[in-house]
Amino acid sequence: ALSRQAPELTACDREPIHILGSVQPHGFLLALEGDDRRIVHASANVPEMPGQPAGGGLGEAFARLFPDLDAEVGHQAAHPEREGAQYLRTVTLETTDGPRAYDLALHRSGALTILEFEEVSSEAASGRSLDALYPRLNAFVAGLPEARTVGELCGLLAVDIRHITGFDRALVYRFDRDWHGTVLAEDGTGVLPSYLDLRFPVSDIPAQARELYRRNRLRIIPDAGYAPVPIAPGTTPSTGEPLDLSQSILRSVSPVHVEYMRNMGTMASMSVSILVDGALWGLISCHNRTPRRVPLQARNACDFLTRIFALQLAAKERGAEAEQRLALGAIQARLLASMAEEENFLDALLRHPADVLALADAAGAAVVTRDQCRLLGATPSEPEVQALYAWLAAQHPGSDVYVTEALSEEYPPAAAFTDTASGVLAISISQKYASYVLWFRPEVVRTVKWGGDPTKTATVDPGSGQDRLHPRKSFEIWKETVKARALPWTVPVADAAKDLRASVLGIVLRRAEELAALSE
Ligand code: BLA
Repeated sequence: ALSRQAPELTACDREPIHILGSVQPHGFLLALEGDDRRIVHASANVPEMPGQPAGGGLGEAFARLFPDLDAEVGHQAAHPEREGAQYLRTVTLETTDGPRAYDLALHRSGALTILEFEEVSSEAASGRSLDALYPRLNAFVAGLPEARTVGELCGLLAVDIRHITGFDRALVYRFDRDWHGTVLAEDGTGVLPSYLDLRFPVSDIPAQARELYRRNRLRIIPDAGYAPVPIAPGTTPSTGEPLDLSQSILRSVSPVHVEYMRNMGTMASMSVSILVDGALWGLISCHNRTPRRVPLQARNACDFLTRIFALQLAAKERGAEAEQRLALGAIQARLLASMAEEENFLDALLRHPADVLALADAAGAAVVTRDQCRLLGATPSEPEVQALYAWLAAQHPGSDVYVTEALSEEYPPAAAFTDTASGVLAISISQKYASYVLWFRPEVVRTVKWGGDPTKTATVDPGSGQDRLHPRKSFEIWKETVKARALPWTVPVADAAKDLRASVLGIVLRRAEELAALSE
């Protein structure tokens, strides 16, 4: 299954989603060039306005079509406050169908100025004031310090984002080191199924999309049933390049993803990037069963909330790491004290199995020397551990620490015991003879607590070939991807193991010195 997946994934990663050349139909786009702000691109849905040239005014000066807006647009284009689309104001255009209100936003794309006119929906017009949102934002910020864990923090965010946007479901998910994702928190009305704890593979949000989401924090798809509106012409005449829509609000999204949404039974989405120290930490993903627009003010409020959340998150994660180091330090101190008392320090380790396992957050451990092999917790069988020991001693002689989260990739016989030892952390505790303390972690799939079997629910469209594009199918693909892999050993854990090694060597050395002193 994995080898079939590979070409599809690279195709996904290669789709140039920032230059697809179309917008979603809930607004229209113009691109301006030069000091006279000539219209060099227009989406095919510029409304007809009495007395105006048709075709979006391509080739005309912007001032000719929009005399009232030209000065402001010219000023903003010359002095953009920041990267990314910036709201200018709400404008009413006299179209042949009557007056229409639009939220006008501007951003720069290379040498071009991009203007996006987003239709103001009637729903939006009713609840748009920031004042109305203020008490909510205020309560959110006030509540943040009370969250004790990252999970609780994410829970607060999910509740508020869902409330502000009115979506059926809001998820907060985090990427792991390999860009697989886990849903950490969720708030919903029950209209859509729960995806809490759902894991999904790196391929569901391909690399270029993640990079784009790092640079542009928010995106909306008000109606997954939309027909993309092409932007003319396909390339900018002066450069011959396609229009870069990276910072666009109306950008038409990848058709693959639209298919994914339909398969999920969701007709509208919004997602907001969660950035920590400039890197993409995770996403908020909101869905509605039916099409849904989110007013600009509400989107801005979500972006604001998410940035405050991210600051708090960074602090909480640093705190959690410090706490973990402290806890590991305490375990280490206990082990050290008993090793110092015991005649044979290995016996001391074996007498405190819970501490030994906790030191590396492992499910099993072994102490192996030339003449003994002792097992703690969930481990491979003794002969399997002996064979692994022989391989380690031969493959990595003299190395102090050995770490892997996919042992069978380096040591094929380990394929027989991935359920106990997909991950191995080993420290060598003697410089003379091969002696190790080994910690084991099971295959990550076996550590996942899943409430109910996600594969049991029928996927939409079975057999169409598109059923791959479904989060429930994603879970199976994720399971394939993480087969025979354990959760990665974190830096604090590896450090604790190294510290233990140093202590053991110190004790051994001191004992040797004591012995030498006695025999003098
Ligand atoms: C984009 N995929 C996305 C987005 C999400 C997901 C949230 C951001 C766009 C949005 O806000 O709707 C995925 N959403 C999920 C997942 C869950 C969820 C996993 O709620 C689970 C709970 N997608 C695939 C495959 C491809 C793919 C196989 O599954 C490869 C061709 C592509 N996903 C894909 C692309 C985008 C995307 C190209 C970018 C869409 C865009 O911005 O143009």
